[in-house]
Amino acid sequence: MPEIILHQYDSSPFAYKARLYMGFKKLAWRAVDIPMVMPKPLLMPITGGYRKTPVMQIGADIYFDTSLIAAELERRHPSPSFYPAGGEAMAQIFTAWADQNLFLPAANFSLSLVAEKLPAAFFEDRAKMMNRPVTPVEKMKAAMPLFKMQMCLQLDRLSNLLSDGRSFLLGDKPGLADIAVEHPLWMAAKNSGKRSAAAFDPYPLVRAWIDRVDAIGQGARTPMSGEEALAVAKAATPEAPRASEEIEGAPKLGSRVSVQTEDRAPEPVVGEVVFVARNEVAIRRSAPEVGDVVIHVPRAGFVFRPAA
Ligand SMILES: N[C@@H](CCC(=O)N[C@@H](CS)C(=O)NCC(=O)O)C(=O)O
Repeated sequence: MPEIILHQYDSSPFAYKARLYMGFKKLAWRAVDIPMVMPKPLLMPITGGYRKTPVMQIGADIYFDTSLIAAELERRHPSPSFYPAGGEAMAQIFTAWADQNLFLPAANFSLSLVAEKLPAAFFEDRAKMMNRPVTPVEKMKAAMPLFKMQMCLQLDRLSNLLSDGRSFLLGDKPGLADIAVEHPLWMAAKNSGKRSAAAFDPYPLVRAWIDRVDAIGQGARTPMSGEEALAVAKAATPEAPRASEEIEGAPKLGSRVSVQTEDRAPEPVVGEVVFVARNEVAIRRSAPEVGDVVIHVPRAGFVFRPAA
């Protein structure tokens, strides 16, 4: 089987989430370090326009979004399962809560602690990506107590859940729910450290759980250059698509579609639909740098439109 390649950068919490997947499944993988901001010239031929972090590549098959990356790893490497005691639906509910309620306060809090150390290009890039004005560093720093309070409202909930003595969110064994909820807090816990801003001090149960999740580790990582990843895609043939499911409202097999994230409007990715399932649509596209590739996209969180 071709190697698992993660296009990622180390400070990204969503990339950290995918690295924990590798640790959980005890996998060897290759890390291609990509820039934190646009342009990402060696990633664009792989994704066809999608810029978010991380992206998983296996040969000429490309996977967007940590939700689909988890599903694909579970399919290819079922043991140990991300869903101890069958908690797949619970893991998805925890993931949605973490992404929608926890990620932004925790990310804002983390950034407010180190804003003066980040390059102006970072804030300019994110403002452009989110289609809003650039946040001045002083404003970001002044808002730290507000971000902290917003994050702590969610930490209260986690602390309540852990107060019955359980080691992990769904019981005695770790699973995807833990990884999905911990990744926004990893950066916050790291950045707050022992400063007076240490937001986690009132939450010893959460702090200890964060350490247990971090102990899952990040698998066996070796670096790969972006150029090598392009060559891997070019030399490989995408896997033959599995049998599709009939799903009302999903894009039609064989049609051309453009794909964009629901929340923002980066360049759409255009290709021909080759696979449709409950949680995934796959499209084939080609580019001179990579030849034919199949892009796997989760249905949730993405918009599919007919394309010429
Ligand atoms: N829903 C996506 C979210 C990924 C995401 O927002 N990642 C951040 C980095 S933590 C990002 O893409 N930032 C912009 C960039 O890296 O260019 C996922 O689960 O993979």
